[in-house]
Amino acid sequence: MELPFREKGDVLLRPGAMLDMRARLKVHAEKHDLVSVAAYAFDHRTRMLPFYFVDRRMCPGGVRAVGGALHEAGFEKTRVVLQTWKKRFEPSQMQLDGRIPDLFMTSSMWIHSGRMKDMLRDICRVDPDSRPLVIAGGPHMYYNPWDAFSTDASDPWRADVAVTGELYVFMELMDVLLTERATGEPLRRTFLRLKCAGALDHIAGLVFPLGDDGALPDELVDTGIQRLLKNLDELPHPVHGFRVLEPPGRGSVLSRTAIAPNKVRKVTPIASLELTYGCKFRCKYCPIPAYNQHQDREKSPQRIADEMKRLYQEYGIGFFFGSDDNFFNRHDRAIAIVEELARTTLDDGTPIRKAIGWGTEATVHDTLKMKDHLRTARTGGLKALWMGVEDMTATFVKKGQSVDKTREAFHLLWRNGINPMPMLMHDDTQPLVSFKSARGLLNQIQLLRGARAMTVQVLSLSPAPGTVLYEETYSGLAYESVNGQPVEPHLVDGNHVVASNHKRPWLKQINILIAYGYFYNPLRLLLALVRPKQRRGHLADAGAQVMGMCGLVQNLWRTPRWLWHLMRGRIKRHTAPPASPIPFRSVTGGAAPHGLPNQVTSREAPERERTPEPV
Ligand code: B12
Ligand code: SF4
Repeated sequence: MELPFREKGDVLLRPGAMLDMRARLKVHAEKHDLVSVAAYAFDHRTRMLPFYFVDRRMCPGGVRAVGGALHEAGFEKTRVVLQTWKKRFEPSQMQLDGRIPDLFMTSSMWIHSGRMKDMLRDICRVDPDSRPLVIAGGPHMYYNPWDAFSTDASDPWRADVAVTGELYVFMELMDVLLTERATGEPLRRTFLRLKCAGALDHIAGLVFPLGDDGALPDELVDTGIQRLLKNLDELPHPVHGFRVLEPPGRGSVLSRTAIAPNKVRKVTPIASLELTYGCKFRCKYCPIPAYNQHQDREKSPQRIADEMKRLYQEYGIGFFFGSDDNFFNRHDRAIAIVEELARTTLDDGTPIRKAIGWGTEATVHDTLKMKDHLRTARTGGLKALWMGVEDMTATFVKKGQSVDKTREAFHLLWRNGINPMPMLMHDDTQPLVSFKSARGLLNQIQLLRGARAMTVQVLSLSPAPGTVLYEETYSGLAYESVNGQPVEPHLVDGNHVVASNHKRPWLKQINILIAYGYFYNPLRLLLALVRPKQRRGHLADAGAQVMGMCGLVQNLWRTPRWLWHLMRGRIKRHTAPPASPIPFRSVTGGAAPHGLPNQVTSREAPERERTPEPV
C-alpha cells in the first residue's frame, strides 16, 4: 500500500517556510543550551555486494542533514554517530560536554531497524527523569513508525516520538518545543507536557503514544502525512553536517571532539547529496512516486554547483552521489544542472570537473532522450550512472527498457566517458540461463558486460513498504519464517530470498551468487588488464573487478546459512502485511494515515489495562 496523498493544494510547504524555520531555530539557539546526538543505525550483517565498500565510505545524508541543521542554527553541541564505523556505540553511556544529552535521535532504514531497536532499548536504561527526549526518524519511520515502540511488557523500550517525514517536520517540532520550554525544564518533560495538551497535533509527520508516559503505549496517534519542501535551495547547506561527525572507533562512548575537517575525507570520501526528487514512472514495486506525492522537487543548478565546490574545498570530498530518484526525469532541469557544473570553477580557477566526479540514478528511457547532452554531463563531472534495468526483456518489469535500448543507452554513456552501472532484479520466473532469448540472468549479465557495464547489482524481489505491491507481496509470497528462522529485517536486503513462490527458492539464492561470480571473477580481471576493450578506464574496470570479488567473498560467507534454511524448507508465509500491533489512529480518532488497511484503530481495539510509569 502506498502512502496516502495529502489534499490537493496542501501537498507542499509554503515557499519560504524552511527559511523562516531556520531563522526561528537560530533565535532559539541563543536562548537554549541544547546538547544533541543523532545516531545512524547500521546492521553489519548487511555488508555484502552490491554495496560492500560504498556502505562504509559514504556518510548517510539523513542523519547528517538533521545534525547539520542543528549545527547551522547555532546548537554547537551536536554530534552525529554512525554505527557504520562506531559499531559498539551505547546511547546509555553517552555524554557530550560533560552532560547526558537533552536530545537523542536515531535514523534507520528497515534493514537496519534491529540495530535501531537495540539503541532505543539501551537509551531506555537511563532513568526517565534524566533521559533525553528520544526521536526516531529515517526511511523506516516513513512507513513503519510503530516499530519505534515496544509491545513486550518484559522489554518496554520506546522512542518518545517517531518522525515520519523530512527535515522540516523535525525542525517544526523543535520550534514548538523550544518556544514552550520553561527555564531549566528538561526537553523531554516539555515534550510530554505539550503532547498531553494536544499542542503537537498540528505538526504533520509525527507519531507518538497517546497520553502520559506509560511503559507500553496503549495507543499511537498519527498527525498525518508531511508537507513536502519543493525548493530544496531552502535547505541548510550540507557543509554543516560534516562538522559534527563522531570519529570512527571501537569504544562505546563519544569522543571529546568531532572529526577534524581535514580528516573528513579519509572517513567519507563519498558524499550523498540531495539534487532532485521525483520520477514520472509508476513502478508498482517502488515507493518513490507516492512518497513524493507525484511532485518534482529540486535544487537550483547554482546551488548544486556551490555545494560540490564547498564540500571539495572545505573537506576535500571528491565524489558525490546524487540521491535522485531519476536524475533525467525532467530533461530541461537535468540539462541546466550539467551545463552549470560544466562551467563551474574552483576558487583557483580550476574547472570543477577536474577535481570532482559524481554519479546518480536514471532510467534507460530517459538516458536515451538525453543522448545529445551526455557529453555536457560528462564535462560537468558525471562519471557513473546507476540504471534500474531490472529485466532487459521487460517481461517482469516494464519502464521503457528493452535489450536494444539498454545496449544503446550503455553504448552512448560509455562513448561519452560515463560508466553505466546496471541494477537487475531476479524474479521467480527468470531462468539462470536461456537459449535463443535474453531472458536468462546470465544472458543478461553477459549482454550488460558486453555493453561495458563496470559493476552490476542483482537483487531478489523483497517486500518494499509504501509500494502498490506491498500488500500483494504479503499475501502468500513473503516469508514469515524459514526452517523455524524468522525473517529478520537485515535479511530483507535484496540479497536473501525472502519472498518467492518458487518450488525450490534455494535455487534463486544460488542464482544470485552465480550471477555475481559470473560478473566478478579473476578471468574478467585478467581480461580487463591485458585485453581491455578500450584503453580508457581499463584500470578502473580492473579495480571494480577486484572490489567486486572482495564483496563476493562476503556474500559467500554470509548467505549460505540462509541457503541451508531454504533447502530445509518448512516455509511459513505471511498472510497480511505486518500492521502496528498497537492501536493506531489519526488525531481526530479515525484511521491513521500511516496505518495499513488491516490496522486496528483505538475504537476497534479491545480494552486493556494501562501500565503507568512516573514521568
Ligand atoms: C543514497 C542511497 C543509498 C546508498 C547510501 C545509503 C546511505 N547510507 O547513505 C547505498 C547505495 C549504499 C544504498 C543502499 C541501500 N539502500 Co538506499 N537509498 C539511497 C537514497 C537514493 C538516498 C538516501 C539519501 O541520502 N537521501 C537524502 C537524505 C537527506 O534523505 P533521507 O535519508 O531520507 O533523510 C531525511 C528523512 O528521512 C529524515 N530523517 C532521516 N533520518 C532522520 C533521523 C531523525 C531523528 C529525524 C527526525 C529525521 C530523519 O530527515 C532527512 C532529511 O530530510 C534513498 C532514496 C531517497 N531518495 O532518499 C535510498 C533508500 C534509503 N535505500 C533504500 C534501500 C532499501 C537500500 C538497500 C537495502 C538496497 C535495496 N535492497 O534496495 C541498500 C542497503 C545497503 C546497506 N547495507 O545499508 C530504501 C530504504 C527503504 C526503507 N523503508 O528502509 C530507500 C528509501 C529507497 C526506497 N526504496 O525508497 N542506498
Ligand atoms: S523508474 Fe525507478 S524511481 Fe521511477 S518509479 Fe520506477 S523504480 Fe521508482
